[in-house]
Amino acid sequence: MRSWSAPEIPSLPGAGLPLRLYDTSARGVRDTSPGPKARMYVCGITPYDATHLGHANTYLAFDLANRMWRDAGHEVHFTQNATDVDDPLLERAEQTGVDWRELAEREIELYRTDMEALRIVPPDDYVGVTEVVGQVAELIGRLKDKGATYQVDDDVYFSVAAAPKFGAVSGYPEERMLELFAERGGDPERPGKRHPLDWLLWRAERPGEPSWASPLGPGRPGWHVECTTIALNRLGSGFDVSGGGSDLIFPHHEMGASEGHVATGEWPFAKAYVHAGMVGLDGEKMSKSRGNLVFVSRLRAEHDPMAVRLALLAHHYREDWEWTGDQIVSATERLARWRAAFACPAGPDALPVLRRVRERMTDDLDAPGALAAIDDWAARAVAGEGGDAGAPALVRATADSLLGIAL
Ligand code: 5CA
Ligand code: ZN
Repeated sequence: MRSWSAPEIPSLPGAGLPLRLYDTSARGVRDTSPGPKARMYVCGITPYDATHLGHANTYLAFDLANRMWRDAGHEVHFTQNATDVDDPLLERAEQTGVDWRELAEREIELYRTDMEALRIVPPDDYVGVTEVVGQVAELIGRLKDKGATYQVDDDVYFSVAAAPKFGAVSGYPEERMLELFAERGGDPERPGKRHPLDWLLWRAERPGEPSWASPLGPGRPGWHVECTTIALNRLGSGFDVSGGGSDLIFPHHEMGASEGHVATGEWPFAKAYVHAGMVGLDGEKMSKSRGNLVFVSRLRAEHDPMAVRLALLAHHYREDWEWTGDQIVSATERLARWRAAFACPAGPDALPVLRRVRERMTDDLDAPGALAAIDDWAARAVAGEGGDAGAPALVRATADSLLGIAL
């Protein structure tokens, strides 16, 4: 699928630092240590509604990782899916009387526009599941050959008993897994399953639902295996970061990791599993199913998109937080202060600011710490401190390159 236009990223003097990230599967902050080409897969949207601030917060987190790797001299191979056929999309299409393909296309297009406005570096591969159904069926065939699948009626399931590493990503006890599986699209109670946590790989054709011909019979992919297939085929196993919001830790990334492991015999499927916190509104996680949404498109119609980005950057990416209207006001004020400082004829030495921003950002993406470093410099520049005529341009380039705030 078409991706979106890349923002320009100014290069900065000196060397970037190695990126450290909190890896859910290691339960701690670790060096990412990628090769010359860092490989990252970030789970994309299910396009049945517009991009909300929670999505934006998650995609911003991985955009920051992308930028820090580039600053350290890596190339980045970035892949993302769009879940352009799945139950919630089909249900919404049905309710609103819109063709599901049209609904998906319209929301994906809005998402592209939102991401571009927020200066998110686009994926190199932006892949709709409907483009790769044959590849998904092929991967399920591999799992079948390993004896890891079985059928319930005409549907194909993955047998959790065939996955020796199951549980390694989330570390959750089985009770918690069962709860989350039921909440997040799973079917623990379906009769005929061997284990309640066995998950759907291939959903056989149902009347009125889209389906594709395959050696498994006509049907469509289950959710987790779509991402496993796309990540494996585009990046190869052992890629550096598998990312998404913390609601994907279980079941999505847990089950995907086991699929990758059993299909290839290689472990880990991803070297690090990295998760952004949940953005809420009025005490609840912002979600399309709850409908308590603040849309990026609505916000950026009324505010500078760079203020929207700054409002998100004010929170550490792993934090769970609540959106309130005053946050866009503070971000707009901060933007004005930075603008004034960058327009100063001179300012205090910029190199310590660059160093500090690099330090904060490579330490598990401490964006609030990076903002504080620029705030401090900006206050001093506006107060007339320092006589370095090159400093405003260098701090501006730092904010642009590493934080994606272009002024
Ligand atoms: N298509 C699947 C992933 S394969 C999916 O989860 N789609 S989604 O549209 O529901 O979410 C897209 C991304 O935004 C996911 O990474 C998800 O973890 C993240 N996300 C969803 N809601 C929130 C929220 N309230 N706060 C932060 N991130 C969120
Ligand atoms: Zn995914």
